[in-house]
Amino acid sequence: MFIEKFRVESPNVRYGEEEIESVYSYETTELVHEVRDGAYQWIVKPKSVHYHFKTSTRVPKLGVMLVGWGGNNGSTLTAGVIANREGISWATKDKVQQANYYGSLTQASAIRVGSFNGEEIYAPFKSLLPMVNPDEIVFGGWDISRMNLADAMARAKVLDIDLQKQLRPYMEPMVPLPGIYDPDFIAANQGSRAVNILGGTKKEQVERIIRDIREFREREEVEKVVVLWTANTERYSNVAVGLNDTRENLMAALERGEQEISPSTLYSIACVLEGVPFINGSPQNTFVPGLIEMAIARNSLIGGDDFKSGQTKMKSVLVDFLVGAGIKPTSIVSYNHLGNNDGMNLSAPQTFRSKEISKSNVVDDMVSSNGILYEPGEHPDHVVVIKYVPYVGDSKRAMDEYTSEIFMGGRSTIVLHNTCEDSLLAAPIILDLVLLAELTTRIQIKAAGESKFHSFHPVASLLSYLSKAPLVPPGTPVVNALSKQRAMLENILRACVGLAPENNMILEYK
Ligand code: NAI
Ligand code: DG6
Repeated sequence: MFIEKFRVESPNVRYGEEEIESVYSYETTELVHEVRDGAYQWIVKPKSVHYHFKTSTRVPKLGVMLVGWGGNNGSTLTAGVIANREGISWATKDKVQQANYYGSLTQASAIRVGSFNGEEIYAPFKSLLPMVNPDEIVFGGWDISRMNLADAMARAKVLDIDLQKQLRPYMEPMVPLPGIYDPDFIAANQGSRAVNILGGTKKEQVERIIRDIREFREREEVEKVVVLWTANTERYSNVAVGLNDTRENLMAALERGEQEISPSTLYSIACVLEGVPFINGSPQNTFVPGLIEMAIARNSLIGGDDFKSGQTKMKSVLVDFLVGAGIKPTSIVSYNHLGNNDGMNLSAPQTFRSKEISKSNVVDDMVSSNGILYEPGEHPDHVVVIKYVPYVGDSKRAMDEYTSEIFMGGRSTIVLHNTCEDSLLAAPIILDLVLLAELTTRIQIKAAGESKFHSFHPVASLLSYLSKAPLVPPGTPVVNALSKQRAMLENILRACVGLAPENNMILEYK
C-alpha cells in the first residue's frame, strides 16, 4: 500500500515549530587487531553511539544557477521543471504525455515505512523530511553560448516538438550570463560556441561570478542558491606544490592569474568564498586539494563528481550483485556512442581521459570487498570506450560486456544494450543533487560527547548515490555500490525523524 505522508511518534523525535529534533542510536562496530592466545586476531566489538539530529523545517525559496545552462542537460532540466510546474501535457505519437519527475530519487521513488495488517506500507522518499518543491525552483546560470533557453532546447533535440512549442514562451526570455571560457581546458571543437564570455583576469572573473550570484539572489528574491556545473567536461588540471595544493597556494595562484586554474575551479572558488553550495556534474578534478581545504575551512558545501546516470549506475548494481553472489567479474568492457555536444567535446583525448577515469574507478570498492574472489591488488580488466556519432544525437547507445568466472572454472558473459536520451537521465539527477544539497545544509548533527551541533562535513558524501566518482572527505572510504549509497542516504534521513535504518529483516513475520 502507498501512503502520501506520515508522522513519527516516539520519545526519540520532536516535531517543533521551526525544527525536527531526533535522538538516534547508531549501532556500529569497533575493530581491534591484537595478540590473543599467542596469535594476532581480529576482535569485533559492537558499539552504540548516540547522535542528536536537528533539521530546520524552514524550506527556503531556492535558486539554482547552472554552469552550462544552455547545454542539453541545462535546457532539458529547465524545460522539465517548467512543464511540471505548469502542468503541461503534449501529444506524442503514442499518447498524451503528462510532465513528470521520473528518474528522480527524491520525487519519484518510495521508502518502506513499515507493515500494516500484513501489507508493506510505502511512502514517497520526499515525505521523510521537508524538502524544496522542484516546481518552485528559480533557474539561472551561465553559458559560453548566448543562445536563449528556448533555442537551446531546440538545439538539444531532446524533447518532443509539441512540448517545445508550449514551453517556448517561458524559456525565450531566459538568457545565460557570460561564462568563464578557457579553450585550453575543453575540446577545440567547442570554440565556435564560445561567444558569451567573461573578460578580465582570473581574479576578476571570480569576482564577477560572485556578483552574478548576489544579483541573481536579489533579483529573484531567493533565500538560498545552489550552483551546479553541467558545462563541458574539462581536462584534468595539474596538481602541483605551490599551485593548488593548499588553500593559501590556490588563492596566491589566483592572484597571479596562473594558467592552470580551470574555469570550473574558478566558479567553485567563487561559490566557496560566497558560502554557496557547489556541485560538479562532470568528471574533471575541479576540486583540487587547495579548493577542498578552502571549502572545509569555510564550511561551504561541495559535492560531485560526474552525474551517475546510465551505464555506470548499472555497473554499480551489476558488479555489486556479481561479487556479492560470489561470482568473479574478470572483464568489463563498456562501450558507448552518442552524437550530442557532450560527445563532440569528449572526442578530444584530454577530455575523454577525464571521463575514462571517472567511469573506470566505480568497481574498486566491490572488488576489494571480496578476498575470496580476488587476490590483493587483483582487478578485472576494465575498458571504457566513447565514440562520437553525430547522427544519434542525445540518444546515447551504451553496450556492456561483463565476463565472470563461475563455479568450477565456468564462464558467464552478460551483455547489455541500452538506448536512451542522455539528458533525460541526467536532468532528474541534477534535480536530486540540488534538492539534497539544500536539505543537508538544514541538518545539524551532534554525537555523544560533542558539546555543540554542527553541520555535516562540507564535502558532501551524502550525494554519492548520484555521482560516478563520489567526492568524500579526506581519509573516508569511497562507496560506489548503488544499493549501499541509497541505504546510506535514506537511513540518515530516517535517523533525522527518529526512525531505525531499513534493515529488511521483517522479523515480525518470521
Ligand atoms: P552540453 O555540451 O550540451 O552542455 C554543456 C554546456 O556548457 C554548453 O552549452 C556549453 O556552451 C557550456 N559551457 C562549456 N564551458 C563552459 C564554461 N566554462 N562556462 C559556462 N558554460 C560553459 O553537455 P550536456 O550533455 O548538457 O552535459 C553536460 C556535462 O554533464 C558534460 O560534462 C557531461 O559529460 C556531464 N554528464 C552528462 C551526463 C548525461 O547523462 N547527460 C551524465 C554524466 C555527466
Ligand atoms: C558518454 O559517455 C557521455 C557521458 O557524458 C555519459 O553520458 C555520462 O558520463 C553518463 O555516463 P554513465 O556511465 O553514467 O551512463
